[in-house]
Amino acid sequence: MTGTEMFSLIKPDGAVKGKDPKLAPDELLHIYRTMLRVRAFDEVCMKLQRSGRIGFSIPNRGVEATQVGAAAALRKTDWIFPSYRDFGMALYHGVTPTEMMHTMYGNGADCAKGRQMPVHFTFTDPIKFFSISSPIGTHIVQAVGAAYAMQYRKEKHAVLASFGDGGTSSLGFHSGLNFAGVWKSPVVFLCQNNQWAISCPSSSQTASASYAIKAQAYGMPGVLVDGNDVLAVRQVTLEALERARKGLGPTLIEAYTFRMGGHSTSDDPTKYVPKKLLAEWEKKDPVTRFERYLAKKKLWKQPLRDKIYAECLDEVGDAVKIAESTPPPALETIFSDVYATVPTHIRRQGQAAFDLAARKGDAAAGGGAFPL
Ligand SMILES: Cc1ncc(C[n+]2csc(CCOP(=O)(O)OP(=O)(O)O)c2C)c(N)n1
Ligand SMILES: [Mg+2]
Repeated sequence: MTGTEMFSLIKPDGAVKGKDPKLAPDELLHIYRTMLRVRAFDEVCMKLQRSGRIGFSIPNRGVEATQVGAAAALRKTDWIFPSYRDFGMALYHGVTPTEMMHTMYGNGADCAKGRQMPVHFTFTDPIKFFSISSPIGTHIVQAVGAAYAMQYRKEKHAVLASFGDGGTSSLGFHSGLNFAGVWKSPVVFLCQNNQWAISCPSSSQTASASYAIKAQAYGMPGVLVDGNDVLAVRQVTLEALERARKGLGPTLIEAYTFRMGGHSTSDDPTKYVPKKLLAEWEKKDPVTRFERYLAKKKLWKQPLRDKIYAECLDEVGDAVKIAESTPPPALETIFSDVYATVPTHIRRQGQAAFDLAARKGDAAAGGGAFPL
């Protein structure tokens, strides 16, 4: 492939173009439910942030097909090095909205013990979902390192490294793709081209004909896929993972899509996304597109959407109640998980902090004064 022709499977009316992957109804409905779960989680988190109950969130509307399609191609033994918008990949593989909500609140049950920003999930079970990195592109080299380790250990697993169009301007993108190409590491690079890096449009990001075409410089195939077509994304990711597992090396996939919201809750996309363009992409909604496909298979009618979405909202609502009633991490945890053997000076520092906290109480008890 040249990296400039776009691959798709589901036509806008839901008919199939080319070969239908013929997934079992259970699998199709799991993909569908996961897309709606992403939407429900996103909707609730946006409201929680706007009402001041959590500090930050990352809108996900419009990009559900890319993340769920890619996740559907992965095995549980593979590793995901996600971008900050990829929580649908974790949901697809069985992470629960409650586990995720703990991270949104940074409470004591959060995997990262409140040390990460909201949305910066990390899970080891049921899938290896590496901690999301805020610094753009840094996880691309980490992903290549993990893939190289799999090669070294002769494991037949693979790694998915996912990043945005903005990630292609990072140093991590160049060094990661370069080394993966040289070493033929089992890694699939997924560039989610939603056309903006915060407010920076692709026209200011690159002079290349596409993002996928950049693969040529690193000696790997570049594949451009319709990112709003969940089955097409699944298909190209599956093929790239097979290549990786066979020892044939990495692939760069560009999924062309559009985020229907801001970059984050700190961003206002109305300042830079033309209204007309937004309206155009509303019509290309990836959930609706998949519903049309399911309807042609007699698996979908509107009441099914209403039922599943209501269930997803309930599930997320319950997750909020649980997360809000879970206490924050214990103060002692700020010094744990870093050293195998805690150095003496850190231990002393920790002890001094705990003693002070025991004498003065926490910030709330001290009327807002920072106790340490
Ligand atoms: C090294 C680094 N530089 C700058 C930033 C600030 N920043 C956060 S997200 C982002 C844009 C990344 O592009 P992309 O993934 O396409 O953005 P999105 O589509 O999510 O808006 C930037 C520049 C950062 N997090 N890290
Ligand atoms: Mg982007």
